[in-house]
Amino acid sequence: MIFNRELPQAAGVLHRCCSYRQGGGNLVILSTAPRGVQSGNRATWFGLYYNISGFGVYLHPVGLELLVDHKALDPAQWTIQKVFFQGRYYESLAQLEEQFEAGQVNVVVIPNNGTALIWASLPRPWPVPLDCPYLATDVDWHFLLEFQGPRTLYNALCVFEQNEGLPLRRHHSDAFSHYFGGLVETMLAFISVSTLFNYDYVWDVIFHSNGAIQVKFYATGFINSVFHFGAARRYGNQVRENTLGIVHTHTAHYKVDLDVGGLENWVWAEDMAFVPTAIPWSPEHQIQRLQVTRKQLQTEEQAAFPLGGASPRHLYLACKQKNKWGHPRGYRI
Ligand SMILES: [Cu+2]
Repeated sequence: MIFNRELPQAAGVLHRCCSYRQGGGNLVILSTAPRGVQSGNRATWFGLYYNISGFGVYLHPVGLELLVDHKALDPAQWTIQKVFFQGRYYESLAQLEEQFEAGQVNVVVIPNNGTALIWASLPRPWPVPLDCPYLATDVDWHFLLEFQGPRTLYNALCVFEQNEGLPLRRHHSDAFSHYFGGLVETMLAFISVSTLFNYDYVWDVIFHSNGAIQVKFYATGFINSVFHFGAARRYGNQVRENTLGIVHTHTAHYKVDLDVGGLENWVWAEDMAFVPTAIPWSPEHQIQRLQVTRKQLQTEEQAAFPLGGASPRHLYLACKQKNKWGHPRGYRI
C-alpha cells in the first residue's frame, strides 16, 4: 500500500531528497509504537529508511513518515492520516508534492552512501561464538509454536558451567591449628538471543549453587533513529548528519510458573528488622537488636512488589517439605 499506492504520489519530492525511483526499491519502512491514542485505535507511524543491503537500515532515515490507519481488515482500505516530511506535517502525500512543485518545501537531500558488506550476509551459527565461552555446548531447540509442524532452530541455546568468581566458602587457618578448606562455587548458564527489528535481546538464565535462579536480559543491536531537525537533540543524540538516536523505553515481561516438589507451594518473605530491646543484664539500657523476620505471603496482592519499590531481602518459593531443622525447602526468587 505504501510503496504501490502512496509513494508514487510524491515521486518528485522523493526523487529530490532520496533518489526515489518508481516502486521505491531503495526504501524500506519501520514502524513505531504507540499505535494510537486510545483503546481501539490502529494507527501507526511508518518511517522510511534507505534500504542498504547487507547492513542495518536503522541509521538511515530519509525524513518521511506516514501515519497509517490500519483498522480495516482489508489492507486496500487502509488510509494515510498524516504525512511528516523533514520537520513539517502535511495532510497527504499529494499535498506534499503539490507544495514541493510550488517551491514551498525546503528539501534536505539525504545522501545514500551505505555500502553493502559481504561478510554480513554469510550464514552463521546462532548464537555466534561471541555470546558464549569456547567450551560451551550448543543445543538445538525443537518447537511447535506458531507453525503447522515441528521446527528446529539449530544452536539456539548454549549451555556452560562457569566459576562464580567467589568461592562458596574458604578458610585458611594459621591461628590455633594449621589447615585450609574451601569449596568452589559454580553456576550453570543457558544463553539465547532473540532478534526483533533492530535489536538483539540476549537472555541469560543462570542456576546458582545456592538454589537461586537468575534471569538476565540485555538489549543490544542498532539504535532507534529518526530524521534530525530543529531542537531534536532534546530527545537524544545526533549520530549522523541527518540522524538522531532517540530516547525511548523497552518493556519486558516475564511470566514464570515454578512448582517446587509438588503443587503446594508458598511464597515466603525473609528480612531483618531492628527491634528495641532492653539489655538483659542492664535493663535500664536499650539496644536496637537485629532480628530475622519471616512472613508467609497469603495473597497475590501481598506477593506483588512494584518495580523499584521496597521488597523483602529474601523472597522464596517453598514446598510442603521441610529440612531436618524444620525450615521449608524452596528456591529463592
Ligand atoms: Cu532501544
